[in-house]
Amino acid sequence: MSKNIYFAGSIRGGRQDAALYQKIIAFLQQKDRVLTEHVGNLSLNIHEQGQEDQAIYEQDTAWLRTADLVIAECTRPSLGVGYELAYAERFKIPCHIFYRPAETALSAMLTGDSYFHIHPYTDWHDLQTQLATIMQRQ
Ligand code: 6IA
Repeated sequence: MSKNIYFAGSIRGGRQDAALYQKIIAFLQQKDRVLTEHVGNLSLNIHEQGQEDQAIYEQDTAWLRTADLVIAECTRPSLGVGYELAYAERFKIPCHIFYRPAETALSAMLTGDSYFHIHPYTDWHDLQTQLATIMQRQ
């Protein structure tokens, strides 16, 4: 049965990896439903004053509560993603965190919390292989 996946990636923390988020989302969508497709939207303007921040918060936390699984790409540090991970832990939703160790030192608040499944990876091929394993298992 297909799952609801909450994909988390940096928005106001910086969009340098946005194209990668888009690839991850497309990969996950082959089998499952991704609640947060907008995170991979390459034309997202982070300075835009569109939807109210309160509405974004309400929608994202509501989606998180219904998610079967959280997948977060954390190479680009983001306060929002850190918040989402703690929120998901509170609701006992399994969390898988991916990052490229050559480019970032992940926060001790993530690596030090044994609740999180931490997945270092090197490149897209490695990431894809690890994602496929998680998708089969959950
Ligand atoms: O602190 P950040 O902005 O980097 O936080 C990113 C995380 O918060 C993502 O995983 C999203 O799930 C969530 N998030 C942050 N901003 C938004 C948003 N609109 N819409 C939906 N989820 C969001 C922001 C649009 C605005 C910049 C024009």
